[in-house]
Amino acid sequence: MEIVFATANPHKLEEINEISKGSGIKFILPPAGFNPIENGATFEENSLIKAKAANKLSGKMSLADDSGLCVESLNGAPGLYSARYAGTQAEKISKLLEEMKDKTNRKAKFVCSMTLLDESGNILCVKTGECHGEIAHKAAGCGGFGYDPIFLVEGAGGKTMAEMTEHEKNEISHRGRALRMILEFLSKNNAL
Ligand code: ITT
Repeated sequence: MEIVFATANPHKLEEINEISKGSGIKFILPPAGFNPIENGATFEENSLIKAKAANKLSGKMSLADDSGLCVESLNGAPGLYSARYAGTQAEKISKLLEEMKDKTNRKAKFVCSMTLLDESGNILCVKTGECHGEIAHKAAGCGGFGYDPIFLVEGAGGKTMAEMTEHEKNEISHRGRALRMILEFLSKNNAL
């Protein structure tokens, strides 16, 4: 079974196909022209906007992921704006480390909201997964993507998300948690 995955981020697609391995689902990119305006007020709203855009273009069952990094002492920033926080990913990381320079509370979490639509664009399921941790003082590791090199995963013995194997990250990540709930929904509803 194929489901359109409403993203322009190849790292996300790679992760969700890995997480769902063995489920019988293959997630594919949306057709050309996928360029939704992410102007929702929450991760859930943005995931609905993206899922609708992919469904409209493809006429197929569509799943979207809107995610980000929320830092407690920055009042939840970069949050919804994680992808637009600065220019390159290296610049985003430098900006965040600079803003965190004098902070003692370094608690943070990754959040991922997913919305699944049927072929006609009706909402089937909305799920949110979180992964808790802290912002490191410096970047470490080269796995994953985005802010992974500066996110110390709670209970991982000081490892950043970028120092984990693909499998380790998918077991505990916000995306892994949200997607497993979506897969459970599909399985319970005999859609698989
Ligand atoms: P699409 O909107 O096309 O899916 P995007 O990368 O712009 O791709 P978002 O709007 O959901 O996606 O922004 C999410 C940003 O949050 C992403 O660009 C990263 O900077 C960060 N992020 C999300 N998940 C992450 C993860 O697993 N590891 C590290 N950073 C992550």
